[in-house]
Amino acid sequence: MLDHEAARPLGVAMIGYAFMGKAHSNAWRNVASYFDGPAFERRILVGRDPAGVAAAAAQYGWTESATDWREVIARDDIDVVDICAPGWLHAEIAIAALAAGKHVLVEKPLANTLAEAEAMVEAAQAARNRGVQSMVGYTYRRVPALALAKELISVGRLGTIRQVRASYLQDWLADGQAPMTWRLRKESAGSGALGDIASHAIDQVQFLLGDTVTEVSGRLHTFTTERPGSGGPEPVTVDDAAWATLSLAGGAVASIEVSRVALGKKNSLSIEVYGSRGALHFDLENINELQFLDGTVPSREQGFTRILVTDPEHPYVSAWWPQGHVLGWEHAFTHQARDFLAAISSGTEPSPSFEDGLAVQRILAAVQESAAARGSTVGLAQSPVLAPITEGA
Ligand code: SOE
Repeated sequence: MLDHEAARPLGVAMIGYAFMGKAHSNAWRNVASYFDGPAFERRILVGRDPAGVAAAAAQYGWTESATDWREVIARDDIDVVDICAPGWLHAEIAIAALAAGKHVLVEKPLANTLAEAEAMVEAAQAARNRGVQSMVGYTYRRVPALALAKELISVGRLGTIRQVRASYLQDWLADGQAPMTWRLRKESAGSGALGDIASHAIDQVQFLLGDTVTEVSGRLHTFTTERPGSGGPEPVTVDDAAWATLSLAGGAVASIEVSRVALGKKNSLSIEVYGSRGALHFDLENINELQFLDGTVPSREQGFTRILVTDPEHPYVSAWWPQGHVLGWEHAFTHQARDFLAAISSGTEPSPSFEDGLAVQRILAAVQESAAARGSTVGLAQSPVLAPITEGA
């Protein structure tokens, strides 16, 4: 960066203004009020509908609005592109933005297909060599309770991890008359609950354990096979629910269960980790709490302790309020924006990287392959399609 450019605030463009665009806009609006970091400006919001995106830009605090993302990523005053568009657009926009020298944050899952994800990693690696950073938005890594869980596991407080039970249960599609959306079509979403929310559970398993999945067996199921569309009933071409058993390199075994029709569960990402010296449990519907069991105390005294993760020494919390003043679902997005800006400013690789996103994509593809073969076990290393690309291959 030339000296005269050093002082110029980073120009941020965001593509998409639906649910994730709203959550990311809130994070971009707040991050500088709570965290130090490089100066930036919320320059332009991009969407397909001119009136809709103009209204959203005004409401969410973006200086301009536009409908052509290609024009926006070509602008010299844009340095960062935040992609909150539907999954089928992730690869095209991210690859073009990286080639244009823009730092890219893209929502999860990285892509709709393995091929798209691999192309995105290739683009990210080429861009990284030019000092251009990229990150995928597995935001729950930045929930303080899950960041604390990761710390406890990594310093050995749970000992050797044996079992993980991760579920992500929602019920926004429990009503069979809930209308078709892009999330219910394979061509626009890639998959259903599998890519949408099992991606979060799978990323959490690998993130919390610092380990990698080696074998998968899975099952997919669609309970409601058609829904009301704009022109009458339309077939649902993705899964409502997914199950998987994952073997990890370090010896742990994880069970994954996700559903968007689990009546009564609103947004319950629940993670249980059982080790040789301790255990923990987290539920997103109680986002500030971490249940922790220290297995080294005498068994007559053992029990799960409720840690209210709101103390200043807990991850991210010192930027906000005194202990006991709980945070919300949206705060993790502010933490994500802070960490992305910090990585850009220091020229370091943000985490999770596109490679981390591809690792999740491979496991999703393995679940689909296993489900198509009636749950047979799929080894990621043995699979010509799923095997990780080794350096120099
Ligand atoms: C819908 O299932 C959804 O909005 C997901 O797409 C998000 O990733 C999750 O955080 C909340 O639920």
